[in-house]
Formats: sequence, C-alpha cells, structure tokens
Amino acid sequence: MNGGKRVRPALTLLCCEAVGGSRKQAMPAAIAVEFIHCFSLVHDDLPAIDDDDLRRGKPTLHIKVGEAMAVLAGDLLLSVAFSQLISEQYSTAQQATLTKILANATSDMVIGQVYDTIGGLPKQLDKHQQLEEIHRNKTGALIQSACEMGAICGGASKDALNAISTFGRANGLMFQIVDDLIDLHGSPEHVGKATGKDEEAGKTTYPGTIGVEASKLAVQELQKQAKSALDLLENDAETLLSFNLWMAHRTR
Ligand code: GRG
Repeated sequence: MNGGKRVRPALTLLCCEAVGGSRKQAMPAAIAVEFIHCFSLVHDDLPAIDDDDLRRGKPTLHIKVGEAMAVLAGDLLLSVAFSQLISEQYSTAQQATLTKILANATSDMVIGQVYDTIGGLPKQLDKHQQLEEIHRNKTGALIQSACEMGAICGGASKDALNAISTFGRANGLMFQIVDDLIDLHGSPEHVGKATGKDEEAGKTTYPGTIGVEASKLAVQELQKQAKSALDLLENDAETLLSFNLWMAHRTR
C-alpha cells in the first residue's frame, strides 16, 4: 500500500475477467504476483545489486530499515507469495498449475537479473537478441505469468489461455521497453525512483541498442500484437485492452 502501480495484479484480475471469470476468483493469485514483484524490487535496490536509495518516491527498504531486514523482507515475500496460491478458492489442479507458472516466472526473472547484472548470455545471440532475452526474462516473464494466472483462475479454455499467454508475452516485453524510455527521459520526482541510471551503469537497453525512435516503434508493434491476441477471445476484453494501452503510454 505504498504507492506501487500494482500493474501485475491488475493484469491478473483483468485477464481472469477477460476469460469469463470474476476479479474475486483471481485475488489470491494477484496478491501472489505482487508479492514476488515486491521481493524483486527490495532485493534489486540493495547495494549489492542496483544500489538505489529511492523507490516509489520514498527511501528504499534497506535505507529505511537496514540491509539485513531488507534481505529478510524479500525472502519472506517470496515464500508468502506461494502460500497465497494454496487457497481453498482453487482446485488442487489450479493450485499446482498456478504454482508452476509463478515458480517458473520467478526463476526466469532471477535469470534475467543475472544476465543484466553479470552477463553470461548465450554467445550465439546477436546484440538485439541478447537484449530481448534479458528483457523477456527480467521483466516479461513475471508479467506474462500474471496474465496466465488470471486465465487459470477464471477457468480459461485451452484457446483462451493461449490467447492470454500471447497477450502477456507481448505486454511484458512492451512494459520493459517503456521502462527503458522512462529511465532515459523521466525525472526522479515524477517517476519516484532514480532515472538515467541505465546509461550510467552501461546497462543493455532498447533505446541504447536500437535508438529511441525504433524503441517507440517496438512499443507500438508489441501493443498491436497484444491487441490482436485479445481479439481471439470470445469474451469482451475492453478493460484489459484499455489497461494495455495505458501501459504503452505510461510515464511513470
Ligand atoms: C537476489 C535472489 C535474488 C533475486 C532478485 C532483483 C531480482 C532478483 C530481480 C529483479 C528484476 C527487476 C527489478 C526487474 C525490473 C522490473 C521493473 C521494470 C520494475 C518496476 O516495476 P513497476 O514500474 O514498479 O511496476 P511499481 O513500483 O509500480 O510496483
């Protein structure tokens, strides 16, 4: 409740609705994905990783309560996230599927962070493919999982789950490209965290690799891909589409 946008849980609720479920059905999974996200931010801000003092316009957790408590808070968020999924609201089959989706996405996120922090990407990939690999793992995987979990909570058919998965994959990569652009152009006051850090730290980013205009075009292309995936759903996905559009144009 401290000013995060809660994009991932919103996606879980809206994807559940888009396959014919209710937001209530998706709530435990939505909480779980936000807990994983918060764990990643707390650990990402630590001096050993990104070393940030500001998050959501406030001091980062290790600045406020010290490094030891921040490490432990992240550890705790990771485990309580998974206990959310063992909810009586879900069948045992749903619990197993949700746990698998979230566990795989969390692993991918950590792998992406390793690539981003110390490298080690597969050598056969060219620069653009390396960039995509980092972004899809570091950020895209958790966003895609948020969408897929919503679909599972809503009892999606195989086709609907595939459509939501395609939507989530496009939306997840798009989110990180927008984040790269915000880091380049946004002010810390508006964004609520330090900006201009990627260039300073020599991070692999979309604008740094393919340029600002090509990055904006990539955002547009991925937004279109996300929209086309929603067109395959039987249910009306207006709210989800509006949210996806907002994600493409966000400035913080
Ligand atoms: C150290 C074991 C261990 C794990 C940590 C740090 C880490 C693994 C992963 C971090 C991955 C990471 C921080 C990706 C960045 C994703 C991103 C764009 C975050 C910002 O998300 P927003 O804008 O943030 O949704 P709010 O504050 O709105 O919630």
